[in-house]
Amino acid sequence: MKDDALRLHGDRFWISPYVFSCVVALEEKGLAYEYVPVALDQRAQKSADYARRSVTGRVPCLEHGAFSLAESQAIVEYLDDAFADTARAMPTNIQHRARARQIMAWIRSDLMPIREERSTTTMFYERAKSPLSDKGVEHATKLCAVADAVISDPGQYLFGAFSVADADLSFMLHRLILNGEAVPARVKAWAEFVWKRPSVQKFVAVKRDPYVEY
Ligand SMILES: N[C@@H](CCC(=O)N[C@@H](CS)C(=O)NCC(=O)O)C(=O)O
Repeated sequence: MKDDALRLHGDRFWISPYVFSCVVALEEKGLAYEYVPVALDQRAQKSADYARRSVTGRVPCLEHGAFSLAESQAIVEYLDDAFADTARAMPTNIQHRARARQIMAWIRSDLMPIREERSTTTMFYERAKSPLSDKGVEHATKLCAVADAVISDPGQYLFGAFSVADADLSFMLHRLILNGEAVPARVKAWAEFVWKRPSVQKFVAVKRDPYVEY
């Protein structure tokens, strides 16, 4: 491999929200990279080679020459640091960047009922068959309230220029939108505005292999 080549190891069905963030960052930055599909359904992430490379044995994992790094948020921020002369994946303003990190960390650590009941397979393969549970509704309401609080205009990104925080929040809202759940009009309009971004569509519209349950 060329010394400074970029390779993103991501799930082979393109359903990981964490891989999504990294694809968006790479696309926004206009960096050439190879997507290396990892067969999680065949436990390929457990191979000795992948475990050594990623340290934690999860996707995504970015290879940059001899260096490799897992954890989506670490990858996004590494790309901004390592390729400082390309478009930013995170906001440049310190307080905006801090708020973007808050939103991204919250999306990664809360809202479990939505992640379980409206898994990403229901976004890209078969839609959910059962209604949200009470807990699911409670968390959907919380998600929409937080989104409403941070969106200033449904036709504008959260921090002026687009950032991966926009993509991540829109992705979480699309678990509801694509499954026909009620989302306030203003929040839905914003999420759909972000969804059109070419870097987001690069992941959303990819041609996927038939899904195999794992
Ligand atoms: N906090 C991690 C989460 C990564 C993660 O949960 N990846 C899942 C796929 S969505 C995975 O690798 N699962 C396989 C495993 O843990 O063995 C990140 O942000 O990258």
